[in-house]
Amino acid sequence: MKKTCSLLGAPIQTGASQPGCVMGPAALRTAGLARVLADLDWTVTDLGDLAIGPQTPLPHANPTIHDLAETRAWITILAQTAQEAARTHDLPVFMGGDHAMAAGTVSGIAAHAASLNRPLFVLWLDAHPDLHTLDTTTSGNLHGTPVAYFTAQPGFEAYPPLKHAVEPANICMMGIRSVDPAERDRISATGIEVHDMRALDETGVLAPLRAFLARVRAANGLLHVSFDVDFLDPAIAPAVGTTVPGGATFREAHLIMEELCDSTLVTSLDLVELNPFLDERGRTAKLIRDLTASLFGRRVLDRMTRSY
Ligand code: HAR
Ligand code: MN
Ligand code: MN
Ligand code: MN
Repeated sequence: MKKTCSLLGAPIQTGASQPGCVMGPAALRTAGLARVLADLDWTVTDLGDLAIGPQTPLPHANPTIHDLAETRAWITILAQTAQEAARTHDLPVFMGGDHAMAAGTVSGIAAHAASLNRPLFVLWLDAHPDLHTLDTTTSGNLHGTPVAYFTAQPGFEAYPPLKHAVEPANICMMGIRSVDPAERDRISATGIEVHDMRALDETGVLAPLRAFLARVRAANGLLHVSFDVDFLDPAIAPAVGTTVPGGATFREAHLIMEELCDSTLVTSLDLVELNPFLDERGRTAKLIRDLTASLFGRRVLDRMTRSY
């Protein structure tokens, strides 16, 4: 039996400061993501794009916050749809859209994991930890909040009630290189495992990734990968609103995806923050397509894979 994956577009951009992520799903389709995965012998179903209706503004005590009602509506519909997609497909792919969408996808997948009585693990590939609460964000850009939300930090009364939280101990972050003071405090308070770029320079990506995957396997966990385009170095991935120098290289990123593929542990994937308005002749969209292909089994040569 072929394995099944679904593609779901989430053209949300209300969590970001500049427009353009609304075109992310269209750019990934234009780059041929569905065909590439089908050629790797997956059964691919494109579920189309989600949409929200008009919203009544939702005020908040933190005046920097913008588009709270729209972002909240996206989180609600994404949580429901992600849970359903995980129930019906081996590997649902959520095409963003800005990273605020992970508040919805990860909380929906957490509900799915709870229904199976299995723990959910999250691999967070990003320049940023996205650990703000609604009270600590100073930019008001809600794509900086999803991890604080789905780990059940206080200060999210204005978001949909969280039914199933992710354990901070089940999260591994890689690529981090831009952290605000409140986020730094929250990293120490929660104990989330963070491999910043300095650490990856020292250890490489493989050793910490294999250690994390061993924990997922030992716990019989589900594994959600949340891939923010700004994880990559802006020299190879310019199509993102929040570029930070010193990101992951082409080979570091592919090696992570190849190792994730070999592990067979990944059960859901976000592709977020692609802003095609900032791209150069589609190169970032094509890179994200190819990295996804590595996760779905593309390889140059047949080779022995690790035995676990
Ligand atoms: N920490 C900063 C803020 O809250 C930047 C957040 C940027 N987030 C993303 N996703 N681009 O990782 O504004
Ligand atoms: Mn992010
Ligand atoms: Mn980021
Ligand atoms: Mn509050």
